[in-house]
Amino acid sequence: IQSDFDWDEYLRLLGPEAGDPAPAACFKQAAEPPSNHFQLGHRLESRDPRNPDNTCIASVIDRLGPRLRLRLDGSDDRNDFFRLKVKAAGNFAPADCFVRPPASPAKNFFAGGQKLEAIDRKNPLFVCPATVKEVRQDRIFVSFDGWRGAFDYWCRYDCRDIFPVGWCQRAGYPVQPPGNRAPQQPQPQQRYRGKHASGGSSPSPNSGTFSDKSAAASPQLPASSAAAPAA
Ligand code: MLY
Repeated sequence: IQSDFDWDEYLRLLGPEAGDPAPAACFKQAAEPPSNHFQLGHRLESRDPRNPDNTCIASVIDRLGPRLRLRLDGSDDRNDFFRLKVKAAGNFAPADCFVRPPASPAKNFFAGGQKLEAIDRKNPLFVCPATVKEVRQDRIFVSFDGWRGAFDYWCRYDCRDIFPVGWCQRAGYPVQPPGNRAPQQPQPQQRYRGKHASGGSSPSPNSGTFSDKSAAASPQLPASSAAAPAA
């Protein structure tokens, strides 16, 4: 997980044709990212992502910014999943760890071309720069900048997997740099190379605080485990 992505730099590189960031009012996200008071080892109740009718006991095994990595008790790391905040308060994590979900926007305010941050549902550890490619009724098509389309998805405008530009960094959660392949990318010589690219320095060290073990395990997550809306 990389943590040196810089939106200002990226938008400057994309130039004036790139869409503007989608306004915060488009999103079902708190104006100010909530602080995360969960501790590692805290237990709580959560819906089983593979079996949404079941509520299970899960433990917090990692945290980064507002997100939790949860493991169902009695399960192994292949079933880990992520939540922004969890719905039901259990007996173990103190009740004040749980945050009320923010209000939904009144309707779909998104417009095509707007920029946003989105969770890669196939690799739910990653939050990435993305573009609204299409808007249809209550849904938007989220397309990941610099990737061929395999990770793109439709979601509702009030989906909790999408965030305003800059939100995740303010929340203490790193945004990944775009891939190198998209048509909306600038010319190859102008590709986004990271904040410190002009200095010619070596890539900055990974500095996320989700452990390496978590990062290694994340590609094994089934897409469905990350698709359920948080909170
Ligand atoms: N190793 C994977 C990771 C892809 C991640 C794409 N996201 C960030 C949009 C791959 O190259 O397929």
